[in-house]
Amino acid sequence: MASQNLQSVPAELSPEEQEREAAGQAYFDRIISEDSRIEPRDWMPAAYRKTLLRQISQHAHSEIIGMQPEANWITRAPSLKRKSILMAKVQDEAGHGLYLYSAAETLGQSRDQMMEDLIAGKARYSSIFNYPTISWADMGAIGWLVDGAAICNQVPLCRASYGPYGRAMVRICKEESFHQRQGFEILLELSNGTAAQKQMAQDAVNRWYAPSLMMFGPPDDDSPNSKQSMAWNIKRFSNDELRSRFVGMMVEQVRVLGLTLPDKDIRFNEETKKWEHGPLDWNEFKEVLAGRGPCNSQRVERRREAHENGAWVREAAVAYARKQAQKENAA
Ligand code: BYC
Repeated sequence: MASQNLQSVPAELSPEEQEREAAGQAYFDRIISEDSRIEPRDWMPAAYRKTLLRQISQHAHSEIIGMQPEANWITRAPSLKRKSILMAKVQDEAGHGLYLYSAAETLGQSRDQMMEDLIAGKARYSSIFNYPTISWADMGAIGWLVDGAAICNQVPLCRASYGPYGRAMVRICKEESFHQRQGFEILLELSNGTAAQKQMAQDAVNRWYAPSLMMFGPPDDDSPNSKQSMAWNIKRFSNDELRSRFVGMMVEQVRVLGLTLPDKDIRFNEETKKWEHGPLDWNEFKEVLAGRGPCNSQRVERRREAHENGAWVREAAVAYARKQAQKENAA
């Protein structure tokens, strides 16, 4: 579907520039209508570039900030096996952030700028990472619910119309499914353990359930970006559609865990063929997005510290690259 018509070409351009813009727009519209891919050097509307940068940079920041709640438990993992699994998972999240920052850079934004915005508290990242991790069972709940929600949201993004984003998503989704299984397995083991362990698992599920449903974004009626992002084949499904699918998946899996979801209103609507859930506290969501969630300031502060402590690594890498370039020039 054409998103911007030819009338949107600014009139102050020279006739040649106008012609180039019109040809670019026609190419873009064809690619989108054929459900094909836009690549970094292709012409694209400024608003398409802007929305991709908005979503991809937020997504990258989510991966990087998302390392903190779990990294918090690496030293307290209950066994060497659990510690090494958790370390590998947290490292995977760092890798996801790097693929996504690279994808965002292809749109013309520098990584330094994105990082500056993040540590200045100006950039968004997923609301979910502003909640605290207070027990080992939270590692299970994050893997099962948070990575589960991430997969549900990200599998359709593998078909996003912007090539570098869609391709990054393919690898990320593969790793996320492993993450989800490890979370499920932590909860299963706790659920089959002592009564206190089972209670710990249930408590973690109770706390992470609603925030994980909010990961999908505001309800469709309150989602200003969805319509255009779907017209551009960036998003394939609406926030509510994906949330409903996720609830349907979790309802089945929670039975295998021997636990319950803290929502008595979950039901399958035979008419709409969709899963429905109880009301969510959208005021809480807005508070978290406004920077007033339980851990917002701590998360940004930790990131700022890590960035500053890592300055010597960046300086060393730049010095090394400069030396290598000098050697190559001299050869
Ligand atoms: N949190 O019009 P809407 C992971 C914002 S990390 C914060 O529906 P859109 C993991 C939204 O940005 C993977 N903000 O927007 C890592 C917009 O604000 P702006 C995380 C949210 O873009 C470590 C406004 O609300 N996944 O898995 O059409 C350990 C209106 O929303 C949220 C991603 O990042 C939220 N939950 O749709 C473990 C997915 N929801 O930008 C696991 C990529 C909405 O206008 N992103 N907002 O200021 C997306 O798929 C879409 O951007 C969203 C929102 C579905 C989130």
